[in-house]
Amino acid sequence: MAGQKVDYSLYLVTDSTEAILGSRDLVDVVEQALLGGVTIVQYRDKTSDTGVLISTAKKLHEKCKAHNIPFLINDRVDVALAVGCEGVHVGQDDMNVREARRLLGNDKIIGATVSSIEEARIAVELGADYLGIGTLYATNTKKNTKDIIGISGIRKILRYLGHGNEAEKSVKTVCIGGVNASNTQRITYQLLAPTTTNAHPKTIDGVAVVSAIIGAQDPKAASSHLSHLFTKPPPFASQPPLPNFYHEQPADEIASVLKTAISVTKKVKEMNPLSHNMTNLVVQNFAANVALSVGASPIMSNYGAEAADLSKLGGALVVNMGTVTPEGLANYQAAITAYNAAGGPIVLDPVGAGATSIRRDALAKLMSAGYFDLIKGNESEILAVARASGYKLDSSSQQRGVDSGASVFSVKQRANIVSSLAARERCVVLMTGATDVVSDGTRTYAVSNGHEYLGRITGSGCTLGTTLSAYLAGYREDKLLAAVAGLLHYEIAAEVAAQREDVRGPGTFVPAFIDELWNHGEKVVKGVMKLKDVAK
Ligand code: 3NM
Ligand code: MG
Repeated sequence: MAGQKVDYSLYLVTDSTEAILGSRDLVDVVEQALLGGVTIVQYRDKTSDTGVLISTAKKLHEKCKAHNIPFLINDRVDVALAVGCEGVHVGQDDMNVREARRLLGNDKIIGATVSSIEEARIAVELGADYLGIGTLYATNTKKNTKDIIGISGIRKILRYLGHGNEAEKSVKTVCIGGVNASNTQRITYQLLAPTTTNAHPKTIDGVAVVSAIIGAQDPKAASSHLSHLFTKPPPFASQPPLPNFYHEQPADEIASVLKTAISVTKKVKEMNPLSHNMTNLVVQNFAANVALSVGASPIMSNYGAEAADLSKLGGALVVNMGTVTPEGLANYQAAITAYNAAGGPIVLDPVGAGATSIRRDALAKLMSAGYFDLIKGNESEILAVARASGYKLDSSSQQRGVDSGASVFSVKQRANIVSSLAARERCVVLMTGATDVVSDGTRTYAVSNGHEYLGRITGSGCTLGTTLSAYLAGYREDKLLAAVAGLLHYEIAAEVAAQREDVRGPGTFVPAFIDELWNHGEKVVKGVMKLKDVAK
C-alpha cells in the first residue's frame, strides 16, 4: 500500500492559528521545518475557506515536493483531489477511510486518528495506511480531543496491533498530543518496553507534532533537534541486563548479586555522589544526615530552576511528594526535565500518593512530566502509581483493600504488581514493607532485612529514597543492582542498629542507625543479608 514506504518518524501537522503560528507565514515556517528534517507534512486548517485552503495547500505541496516529502491534507478529500497531493488524514468525525480511499484510489496515503483499540481495528479494516494514535498528553493545540490516553493507552493499542492480523501488524503508527523535545525520547523509550508475551513489541514509527515545530522560535532548529531525539536513545536509557542472567548461573545468582552489591557500596563511597533532594519539610535534616552516612553529598534544594545546574554534577535527584503544593509541583517538573535531559537518575517517592485527589492528580502530572529511573513507595503508594500507569488489579486483589498499614498481599502478589509496573514504566520499582520487593520487570528480588523501629520514626521511607539516589548515581551500569545494593545497605544498618545494646527504643535508634549506615561494610552484609529471588 502507498503508505508503507513512507518515513513517518517526524510527522509535522500544521496549525494556522494566531496562538501557535503567530503572525508568521505558514509556507515559510513549513519550509524551515522541511530544511530541519520533518519527514511528512499534514496541512491542518479547520477554519479557512476552501479557496484559501486550496491555494495554501498548493504552495505547501510545492515546498514538500522540492524536498521529496509526502504532503497530506487534514479531513478535506476535495482539497486533496484539487491539489493532487499524496493523501489525506481523517479524524473520527470526518469522512471514513473507505470512502476516502474510493475517491482517492490505492496510490494515496490515508491516515486516521484513533484513540481506542476498537477505532484502530476499524480504521485498519477500512484500509488506513497509518494511524495517528492520541491524545497522548493534554495539549493547548487541540482542546476538544476525546481522550487523553497516555503512554499506557498508546501501548494497549500497539499491543493489540502487534498481536493482530497481517494488516494490523504492518499498519504504521505515530502518536500525537503534547509531544515535544522534552518528552520525545522518553515516549519512544517507554513505548518500547518489552513485555513477557511479546519479545519484539510493535512500537510507533514516528511522533506527530504541531506546536513543538509550528510554535517554535526557530522551526528549522526545532525540527532537526526532534528528528535527532527520535533516533537517539535517551540519556537515562540503561544498558540492557545481561542476557540469560538466570539461566547461565542459577545456583550462584544470589551470591553474584551480593558480590555486586558489596562492590557497589564501595564504589558509591569512593565516588561521593551528589544526592539532590526535593523533599518535604519534615525530613530535610534527617535525609541530609543519611546521605552523608551512606557516602553521598547531599543538597536540599526545592527550587526547580536550580536543577539545570545541579543536574550536570553527576548526581541523582529525589522527588519526594511529601508536602505537595502547586508551586512545588512546577518545581518538580522543571527539575525532572533537567535531570532527564542530563541523564541524571531520578527517584520518585510518591508519598501518600493514593490518599487525596490532589495527590493522585499530582502523581499523574509528574508521571507525564518525565521518566523516573526508580519509583519507590509502600504498598498503597505503589498501587496508586500502578493505577496512574493504567495497571488493572485483578478483582481478588482489589477486594482486599489497600490503605491499611499492614500488607494485604503475599510476597508473590507484591512481586507480580512490582514487576509488571516496572516492565510497563521501563524502570525499577520498589515496594517497601516488612519484606521489600524490587524489580526491573525482568529480575525481581525480595529483601527481608530491616527492623520495626523504621516504622516508629519519621522519614524512614523518605531517607531510603535518598539512599537509593546515591546508589543510582554511583553505579550506572545496572539500575536494579544499584537499588538492591542501596536497599541492603539501608535495611541491614537498621537491623544491626536496633539490636545494639545501647538502643532502647526509637529515640536511641536514630543515632545508632546513622552510625550503622556509616559503619556498613562487607562483613555485616554477608552475615545478615536476607535476599531472595522471587522472579519466577
Ligand atoms: N490531534 P501538539 S492532538 C491535531 O489527539 C491533533 O487526535 C490530536 O498538538 C489527537 O503537538 C492534536 O501541539 C494536536 O500538542 C497536537
Ligand atoms: Mg479531523
